[in-house]
Amino acid sequence: MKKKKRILGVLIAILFSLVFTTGCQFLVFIDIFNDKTTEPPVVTTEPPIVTTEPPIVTTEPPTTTTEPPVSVDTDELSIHFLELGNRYTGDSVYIKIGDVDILVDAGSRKNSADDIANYVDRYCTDGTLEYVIVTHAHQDHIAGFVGSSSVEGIFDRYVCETIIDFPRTNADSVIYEDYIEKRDAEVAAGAKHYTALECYDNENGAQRVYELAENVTLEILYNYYYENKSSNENEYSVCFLINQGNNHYLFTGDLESDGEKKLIELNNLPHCVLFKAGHHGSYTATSYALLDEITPEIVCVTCVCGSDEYTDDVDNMFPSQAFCSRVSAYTDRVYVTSIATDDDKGYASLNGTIVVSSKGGEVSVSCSASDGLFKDSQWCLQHRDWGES
Ligand SMILES: [Ca+2]
Ligand SMILES: [Zn+2]
Repeated sequence: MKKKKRILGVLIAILFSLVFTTGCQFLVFIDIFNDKTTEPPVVTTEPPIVTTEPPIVTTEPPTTTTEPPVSVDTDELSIHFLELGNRYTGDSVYIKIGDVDILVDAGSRKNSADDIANYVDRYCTDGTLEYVIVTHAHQDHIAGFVGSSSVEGIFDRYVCETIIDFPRTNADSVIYEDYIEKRDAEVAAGAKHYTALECYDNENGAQRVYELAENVTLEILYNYYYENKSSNENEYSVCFLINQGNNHYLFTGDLESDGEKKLIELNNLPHCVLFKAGHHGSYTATSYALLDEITPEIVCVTCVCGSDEYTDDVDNMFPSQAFCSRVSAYTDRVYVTSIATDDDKGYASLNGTIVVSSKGGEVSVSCSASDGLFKDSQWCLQHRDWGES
């Protein structure tokens, strides 16, 4: 008994001396073991906090390395083929790159200006169109610039900085005279005005190539009919490229196959991601010669599909059978804005407004009504032989 008591006493003495010499550390030591099962979770939850911090650090270098390509240049180009709010085929294309707004043609009727402005104002917030391109003197391309007593025209609505239009015309129509009057008023108000020929020749302050953003340019092409007479007004169309690095987008207005042939001969045309279908998909444009040269990936047709506005021959209604036969050999990615209907409106959206946009060089298409391909539309299935591609 005495021996046990003595051993107990010694143990108590050792315990006390440990507490006094190591103090709290010893108690903590005891604690750690006592709470061994509850404390580790606390310890293991802390490292995660530490390991989430490195990701934040590692995401920072990418931000700095991607910075150059992100800067307005290749990332924000969008090209909008507008529906024009009526049953008449016409052209108006809105192009946006950063703060630069470009309007190409202004629709088929004076009141098209309302539809164009309602759309453009969603993107253009400064009331200024940096570039206005007017391809040729036909009503279905210039009516909206003029406007009427009840509808303000494009020139009256926007500050237009640089106007580029057709060097030649045979036109003597009232709408053409009105266009000239409104254009000249805009020039008197401070706009610069050049013909496409002045641009091509870099004359009188005009430029063949305009830099729109870093690595993105507007390039005026040479059309033989800038300087030579044609009995076909369409041949006078201003032709140009939007170049975005290796991506090229071609616009030829209503240029016909003869003009296309000369365009190929007199320019060095690149492979084009996008081609705005020549002359609304007419059988007289978008020739094999041009298609062979540019091998387009995406083709956008601005027309009221199946309308008898210009012909009763179903084969030749926009987009024509000949156009479909030729273009289908190159691509299925063909989009069409509107389609004729029997109701009061006389038209409905097919794809609707077609938006071709490019982010980081990646080009995509999205449309206001449907993203479906034209070849899969009911109308095409009924009225066109699409062919094999
Ligand atoms: Ca602007
Ligand atoms: Zn036209």
